[in-house]
Amino acid sequence: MLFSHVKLATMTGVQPYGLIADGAVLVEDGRIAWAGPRQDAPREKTGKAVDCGGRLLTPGLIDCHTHLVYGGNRANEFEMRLNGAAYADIAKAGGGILSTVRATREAAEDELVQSASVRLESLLREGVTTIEIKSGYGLDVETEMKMLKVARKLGETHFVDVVTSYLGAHTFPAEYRDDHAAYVDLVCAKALPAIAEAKLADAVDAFCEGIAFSVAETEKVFAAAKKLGLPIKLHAEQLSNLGGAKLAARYDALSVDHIEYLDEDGVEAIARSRTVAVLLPGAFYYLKEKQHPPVAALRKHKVPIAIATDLNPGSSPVHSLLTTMNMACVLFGLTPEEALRGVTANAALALGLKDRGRIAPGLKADLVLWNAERPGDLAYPLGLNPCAAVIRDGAIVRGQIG
Ligand code: DI6
Ligand code: FE
Repeated sequence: MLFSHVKLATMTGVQPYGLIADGAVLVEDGRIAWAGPRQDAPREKTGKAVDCGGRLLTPGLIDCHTHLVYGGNRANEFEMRLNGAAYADIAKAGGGILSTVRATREAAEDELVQSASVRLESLLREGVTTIEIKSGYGLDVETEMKMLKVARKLGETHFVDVVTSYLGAHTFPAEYRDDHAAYVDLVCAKALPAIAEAKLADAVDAFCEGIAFSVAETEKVFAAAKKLGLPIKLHAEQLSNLGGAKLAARYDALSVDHIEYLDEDGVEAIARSRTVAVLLPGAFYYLKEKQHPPVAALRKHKVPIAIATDLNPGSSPVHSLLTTMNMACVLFGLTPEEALRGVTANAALALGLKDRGRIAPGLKADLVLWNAERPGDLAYPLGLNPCAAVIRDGAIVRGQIG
């Protein structure tokens, strides 16, 4: 199949967006066989050409950081915060992450599939073709495995590739409130090996923060992950600068996420590894944070920047990657080009996926056709969904082209 007469944002090369004004993409066996200017399209294939009417074609979008699977709902806490309660006080009173832990432990696997499917559908409508989903609302071995199974199941029942991360080190469960060392031990010696054995996690994540895991505790989790051959990621420098990102860089992390409080020293550390900086403007917005991530330093040191929804019931109930792109531009000063790169090429890097995120020969044919003329149109509006069609592994799985 030749997708012809498209404005191509290939996200390759040095041109902004890797733009090809009048392009075509040849897809064979689910892969991109050729992409380039329309007049150079391989002649023998043009018989099966689909005219896309000059519209924009981009790589499938990748949401590289979500907590999509969880039980219950925290709308009550949103309301409490707007009535003056602080996020930390709600957490101390047994709310916050721990209230979602209770609800997730109680929920049956099918219920979790059901509620997560609705949220997933919101993302897919806007052209998401790959999503990362974390555990971290079970904390005990059984519920963490249940969450990861639900995540895997979503990948089997929807037109999306699901990548999973085990986030046992999200917070300390109530039953280990007074024995943090024992919980870290459970994560490293019991949960991680069981999850690795069942092949339920593609990576291991942790929340390194004053209110969560210390740098020393985080390092124990990383060491255990490394022993099992699993790559790592880290929620780092969200509310303070503990040096978590530096530790993550030493372990050659796939990504460090949030990083509002990261300083230039920390940026230099991650610039020396393959680590991607993942910005999460949804959490910044909902928590009304003031500290901006070090975008200028990231650019200066050429650290790849990705952006993601951080979809979760507490700090980022954001179900739109397009909205997140807009927030990254308006709140963090990213350019629309950086925003699109952040949900395509760089989001793929943040997940360690080399086969997607750009339009180039040999890569997976995950593509989105937009009712838009320019790639800059994607980050510009709020609440408009210009997605016309989604192509996954070379097949149209949503919308239509004609
Ligand atoms: N950082 C966050 O912003 C979320 N998790 C994390 O490690 C918060 C999750 C929640 O409030 O449920
Ligand atoms: Fe998160």
